[in-house]
Amino acid sequence: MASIAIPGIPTLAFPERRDRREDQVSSRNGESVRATESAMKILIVDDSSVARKSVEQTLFGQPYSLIFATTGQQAVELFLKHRPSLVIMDWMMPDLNGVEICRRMRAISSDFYTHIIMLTAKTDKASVVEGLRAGADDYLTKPFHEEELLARVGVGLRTLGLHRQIEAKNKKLEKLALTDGLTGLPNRRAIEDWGTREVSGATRHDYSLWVIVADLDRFKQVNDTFGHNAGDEVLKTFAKVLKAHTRRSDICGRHGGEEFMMVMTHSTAKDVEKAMERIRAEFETTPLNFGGCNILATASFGIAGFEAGQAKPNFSDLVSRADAALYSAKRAGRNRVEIAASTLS
Ligand code: GH3
Ligand code: MG
Ligand code: MG
Repeated sequence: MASIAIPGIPTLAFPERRDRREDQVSSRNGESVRATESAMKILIVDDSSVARKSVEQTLFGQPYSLIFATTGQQAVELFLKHRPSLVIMDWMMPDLNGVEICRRMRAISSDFYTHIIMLTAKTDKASVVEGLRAGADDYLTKPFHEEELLARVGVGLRTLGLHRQIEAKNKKLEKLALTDGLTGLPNRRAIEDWGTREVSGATRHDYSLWVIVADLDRFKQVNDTFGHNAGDEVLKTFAKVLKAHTRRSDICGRHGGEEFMMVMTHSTAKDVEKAMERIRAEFETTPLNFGGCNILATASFGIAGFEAGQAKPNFSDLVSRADAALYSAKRAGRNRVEIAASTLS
């Protein structure tokens, strides 16, 4: 066993470093990381190498990746870079104090939560209150009790686990709120959000953008003849065809009922027309076998948009124009692609 002495603190004893499994160690600009890839990251902030070591020794053998910072500035940088699950932080540092570091960490971590434990020689209640108010989750005084630190790290990680679960559930709910249940495509809200953002992008950076509205032809007859379930399968088939022909950078979704919508960028009117013509032809010739019957359906398409260099109407104007083009396609006999007249001028 090796022992180290910290002024004013009872002697700490811990196993020799060479007893330990060698962790990956990297060192750059004073930053040192003892890390295994998937382990929870803990950032240890202390200007005293002895204090850093005593925390390291306490956490030795635990499944955590340890990152060390020796100044406040470095702590904030490493926090941003590694997004640790937990921070164990000294209060008195040469540049920034713990309260200031805590505030900065909280200010930059709006999209992830980190449990912060203040570990300091300051024992007065006013300091405890100040530290917790600045954003620390827990407060321990030096000299610390090794088992207590471990237990408090455990509490922190337990709380964090709950945070992560809630975050994951929220993400799932967000995704569900933007997805059409039947086809799995983005729903109306998702396309409108995407389309509105893309129109802003196209206006700022001057690229082309197209809105396409597609509507299944005489779909009521499909339902009436083959039943609603068969109708649902036809909708899914159309969704698959659309998806197969949509580039990763574009979006296609279900706008509602038997109406779908696409937003395409960086294409010419001619190319968009050709792409829609391909989708139309493929859907027309893709039979759906349902209950022994082959169902063939068709769709009509309306396109509106702008080329680079042209005036940029807002998204809802484009949708109205694409709708008008769709109704021209319906009037002209269905199973057709029509492009809004204003687009061609
Ligand atoms: P048009 O060519 O003019 O578009 O004729 P249409 O029959 O397709 O249009 P209409 O608006 O008269 O009928 C749309 C039908 O789509 C009626 C509605 O029951 C059906 N529909 C809407 N949503 C769904 C759905 O989720 N599943 C099924 N099976 N049918 C749906
Ligand atoms: Mg229809
Ligand atoms: Mg309709």
